[in-house]
Amino acid sequence: MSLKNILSELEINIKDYEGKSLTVHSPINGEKLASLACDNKNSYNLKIKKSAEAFKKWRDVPAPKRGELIRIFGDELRKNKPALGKLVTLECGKIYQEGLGEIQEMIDICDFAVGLSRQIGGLTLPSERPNHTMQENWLPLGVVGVISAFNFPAAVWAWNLALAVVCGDSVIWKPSEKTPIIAIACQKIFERAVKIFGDNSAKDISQIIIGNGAEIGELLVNDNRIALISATGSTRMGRIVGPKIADRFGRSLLELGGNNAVIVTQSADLNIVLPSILFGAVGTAGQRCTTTRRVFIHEKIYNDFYSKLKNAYSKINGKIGNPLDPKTLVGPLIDKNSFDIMQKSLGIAKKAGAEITGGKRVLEKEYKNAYYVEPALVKLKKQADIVKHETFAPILYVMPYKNLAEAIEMQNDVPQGLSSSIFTTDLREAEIFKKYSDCGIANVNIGTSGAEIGGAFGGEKETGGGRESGSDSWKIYMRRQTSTTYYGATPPALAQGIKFTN
Ligand code: UN1
Repeated sequence: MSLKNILSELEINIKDYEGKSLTVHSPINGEKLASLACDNKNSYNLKIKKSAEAFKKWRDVPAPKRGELIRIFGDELRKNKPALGKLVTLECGKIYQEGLGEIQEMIDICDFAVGLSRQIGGLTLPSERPNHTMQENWLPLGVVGVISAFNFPAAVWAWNLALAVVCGDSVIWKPSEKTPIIAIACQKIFERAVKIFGDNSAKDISQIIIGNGAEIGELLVNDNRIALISATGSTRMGRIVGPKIADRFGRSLLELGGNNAVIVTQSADLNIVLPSILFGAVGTAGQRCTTTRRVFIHEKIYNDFYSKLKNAYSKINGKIGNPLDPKTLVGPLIDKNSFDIMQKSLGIAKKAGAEITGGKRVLEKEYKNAYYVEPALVKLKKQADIVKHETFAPILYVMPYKNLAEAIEMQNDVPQGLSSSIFTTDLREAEIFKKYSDCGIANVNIGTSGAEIGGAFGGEKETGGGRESGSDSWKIYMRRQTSTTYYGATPPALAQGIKFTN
């Protein structure tokens, strides 16, 4: 399946983005997919100017009408789901099933946003003064900058775009330099939806910026014209970006590293646990921010469970390969750098006394320029320092625990706070876990990854505190205004009973 075929299936031409400054490779075999032109300071400025102008028109379009554009966009995504899914697979290496899942996640958020477009509502609050009404209004915010990562090269943008657009904002997207082609395709499909929508007020409300390296990101982050930056990536990136946005009193939505754990209690139903851990730990080749990275198993079932897990991993090893092949469950890592970091982490774990199964490079002969690995199981007696770092690769640290309080304490004893799960058939254990897990996501009897769009997605501590996608996450894309109106005929009373008459 070549890029050319996929683009022709999508009826998309990327010639207008071609150039010499950014070469894109497929992680499947390292082959060159395209050469693109990067934005420079001038083109960047022009795009931000256009975005600010687009916002001024778009904010005046009634929200349900804005929803109509997202409905059309969702329809276009539905029509193009197979080809877009393939493009995700070709450019970021996740298996085709997950490529399709990514596009479905975009469709789902569109549906959510269409409904939201008729529900964006504020409060009416009681005023302490007679003949006054007090309300909260939610108003469009401005230009929203989206910085996304390679592992969800389209869906994370869509979470932001769909909500921002129904909220009346304009969006400027800087995709990962590793996955710009899917971004161009999504942008073009959005432009197609704008055309069908037929109203000129939607012109330029979505644009993309192609950049190689940190410069363009810096421009976005420091730009006062951008009201909100929604950034997904590493904690290292967040540490640079967050303070800069705060310094200009901009708004930020940070979705950073995770170090997600599963607790397997003695009462757990093992038929449920094993497939959930497998999908969580080796799915997307361990490259989700929600990937399961740690498992705590009750000491009484530890040895037995570990051998079952090892057995399941050995079966997975036969399913590593080309992510377009329907039999494959584990595709490649994104690049050599990612492979090197994985090997380094395994080296450190070994020094800390771990017993390691897997983790080696495979299919080296067939794919000289691509990095396929056996997912690694790392058996440890307790949580060593290396376990507290997020390595964006399929490494699962497996550790025993004595009692639930200790397990939850170990689970929380990492800098990150995105996702967590417990497997139990004991109601008390489940409720105690939900109460004390310090993560943004706390699941019972399902794994750490694969959240639906309906809930707010995000995490605490070094994960950055942002919430996006469902629930009331839309509020960050709007500004809140309190408005008190007096409708009496005599001079109005002052709040707090202050008398001010002469
Ligand atoms: C990410 O890995 O950046 O919950 C997002 C999940 C997906 C989103 C992951 N719905 O795994």
